[in-house]
Amino acid sequence: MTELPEVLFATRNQHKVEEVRIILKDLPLNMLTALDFPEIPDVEETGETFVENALLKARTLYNITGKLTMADDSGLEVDALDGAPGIYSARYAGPGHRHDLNNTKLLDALAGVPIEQRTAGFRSVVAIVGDGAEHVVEGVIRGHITEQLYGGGGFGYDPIFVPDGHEITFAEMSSKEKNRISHRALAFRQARDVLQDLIG
Ligand code: ITT
Repeated sequence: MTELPEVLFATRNQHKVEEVRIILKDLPLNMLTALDFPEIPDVEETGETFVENALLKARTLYNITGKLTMADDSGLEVDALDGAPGIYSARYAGPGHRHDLNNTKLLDALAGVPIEQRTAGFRSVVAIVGDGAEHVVEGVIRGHITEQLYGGGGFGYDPIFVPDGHEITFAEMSSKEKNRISHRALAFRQARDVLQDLIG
């Protein structure tokens, strides 16, 4: 039996792992994650853009493991807040990465802002780094921020984001529906083509 090629997803975010396993399910590969390498410390996200941070995470784990590595840097960009929380989405309400506190802080920041000015986008930038290869792809989905939390699915800002063309938040959708339209799905569908070329 031939062994499947290995690809390392440089994340410890279990929600991202679950989503990406589904998006890449048709690729014949063995996906490892940073959770399989507990001895490797978290990569400090010192970049100033999603692209810089995605490359930083992918390059660091590739340099340590030598395995073809992909990383997702993602976040929510709210127009009325000049693109915040953006690259700081995970740590918007502090270093604890508490999704509940992040959502409360964002709803407070938008208090009194009318619905038509609550527009926002979710962005996912995926970097793929291997032997002599570096690729970056991106997915964006536009929508708006609700005035309160709706739904218990997903993670992060999902309970307050309604994608354009829909009337429910990501957290109210099935994971199948979110995975069909999300920023991460848009980015990783392009990543799938890159990976297919790289692993043959
Ligand atoms: P890794 O760096 O280990 O991948 P992380 O959660 O710290 O995990 P990021 O630095 O890319 O990842 O921060 C992404 C944050 O953006 C995430 O914690 C959420 O707050 C938000 N976010 C990104 N994608 C999201 C999604 O699909 N649904 C809800 N929130 C999302």
